[in-house]
Amino acid sequence: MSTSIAPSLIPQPIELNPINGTFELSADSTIAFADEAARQPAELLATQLRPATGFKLPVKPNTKGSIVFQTQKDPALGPEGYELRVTSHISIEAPSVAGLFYGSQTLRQLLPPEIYASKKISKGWTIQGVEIRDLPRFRWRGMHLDVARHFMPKKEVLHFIDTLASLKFNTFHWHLTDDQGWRIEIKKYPKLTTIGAWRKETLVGHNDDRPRRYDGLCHGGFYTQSDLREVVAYATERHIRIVPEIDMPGHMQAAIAAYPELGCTEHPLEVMKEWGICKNILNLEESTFQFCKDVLTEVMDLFPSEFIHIGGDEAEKEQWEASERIQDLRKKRGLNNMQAMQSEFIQRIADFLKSNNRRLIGWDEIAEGGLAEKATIMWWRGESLGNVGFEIAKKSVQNGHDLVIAVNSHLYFDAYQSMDPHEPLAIGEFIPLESTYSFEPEIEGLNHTEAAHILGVQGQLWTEYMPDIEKVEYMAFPRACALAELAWLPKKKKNFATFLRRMQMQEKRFAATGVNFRKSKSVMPHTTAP
Ligand code: TNX
Repeated sequence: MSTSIAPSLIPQPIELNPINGTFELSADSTIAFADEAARQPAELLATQLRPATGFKLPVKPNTKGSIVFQTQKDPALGPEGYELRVTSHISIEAPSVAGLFYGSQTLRQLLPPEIYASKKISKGWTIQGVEIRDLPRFRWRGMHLDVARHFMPKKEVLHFIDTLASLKFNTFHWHLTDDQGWRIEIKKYPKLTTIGAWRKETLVGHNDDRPRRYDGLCHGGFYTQSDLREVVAYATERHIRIVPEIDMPGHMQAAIAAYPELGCTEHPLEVMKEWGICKNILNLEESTFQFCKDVLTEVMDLFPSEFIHIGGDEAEKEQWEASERIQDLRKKRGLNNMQAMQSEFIQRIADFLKSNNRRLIGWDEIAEGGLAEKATIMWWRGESLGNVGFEIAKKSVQNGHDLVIAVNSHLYFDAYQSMDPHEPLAIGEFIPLESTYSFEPEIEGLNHTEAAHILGVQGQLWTEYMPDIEKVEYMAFPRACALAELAWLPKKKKNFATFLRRMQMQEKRFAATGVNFRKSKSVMPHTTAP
């Protein structure tokens, strides 16, 4: 028997003990589900193991099999925990289907990394005996992806979601609209995609570079409603909820280019070609509010998520201040300033979502000028303690609002990963892997009830400087692996040195599945691949 080396798992399970025995996956292996609820994760695992092994892996209702899935009733495992035991057979048990799925993803990682390949590989598929009992620290383990600045084809998004699920993320925040492109088909407003999904050309280089240069190439694309239903179904099978974002009332230039009556100025606009904060903003006429409701109605029809993200960030008030019509509206509604106008707008959208049994989530600016009852905050302005974003985040949880921590100080993966001058173009800042790993998603001075409002953590992928999925993956990985671990593992169990060692194996998995990661070896040159 070979000496047993600790398996390289990401995220690391909270409890793992080597035991006697060796399991071998072979052409004769079978997968069983002991109860009907366990069928789906059993079948999904079979489809995930077949390509690389070339084995049939029949899936049957049974209490016996090479790999047996079974639901059980251990309340201590919570809604996402599981137990996995490997001897000459494997059992995966959990109180929930999600837990069974996470057990199956740990099992995949216990196999040689080539198991992630999409073509048959001839090799021995063995696992050393091990017992794992595992559950996550946070219930919101999110990754965000901006497909507005650069469109990413459906097939690539599906692969990205599969990778996230293998790292036990459970939330995919899909930023579908922005000034530079509208990516979601809305039947009632076809020009959002016939016009709003396309921009004439794109800025070359950094937004701060002068003189400005453009590529002269039309860029765009969008997802049809049938595409979106397919992506939602694919994510749901992998226990990932998709939180769609329709950013309003700012970040709406693509929509205003398609329907000028939504805007504040008389000048015609085109879909934006540069990056940065844009002054063009929705007007607040009743007809515009109706537009937002109509769009959200179709969004809710496509996305079953309880949370609907309405953006709310960087809404520049200049055009509101300058517009007589909007000033009249403000007076008619008895509001003191433009901040109050924004709050009222968000409140009305929140009420609308609530009347449809959904919950509003928005960037931390939605709390400026008073916060809609029950709204959930996504805290992004985290540059320093005591800044406006931090104050809002802290006050919000103290007032009973739920919070997702998505701070740009540690969790913005559009920042540079190293100071190396050869590092490909990024937005700026410097967030190395270690900084993300060491991040503690906590707010000091909260009592237990207040702290319970912190739902979890999320990484951001703004794609101004990521023209395709290869660049997205390069910027996302390995930092998203660090995030997956800090979202899963209690603070005292985190360990950056073993994380880096385990990353060596994760890189082989990425290589097998065709993920374009940035090598983390350079951070710790003395580690050698096993
Ligand atoms: C700020 S974060 C934005 C995005 C940009 C990002 C670039 C947030 C809510 N808004 O529109 O893409 O910075 O890092």
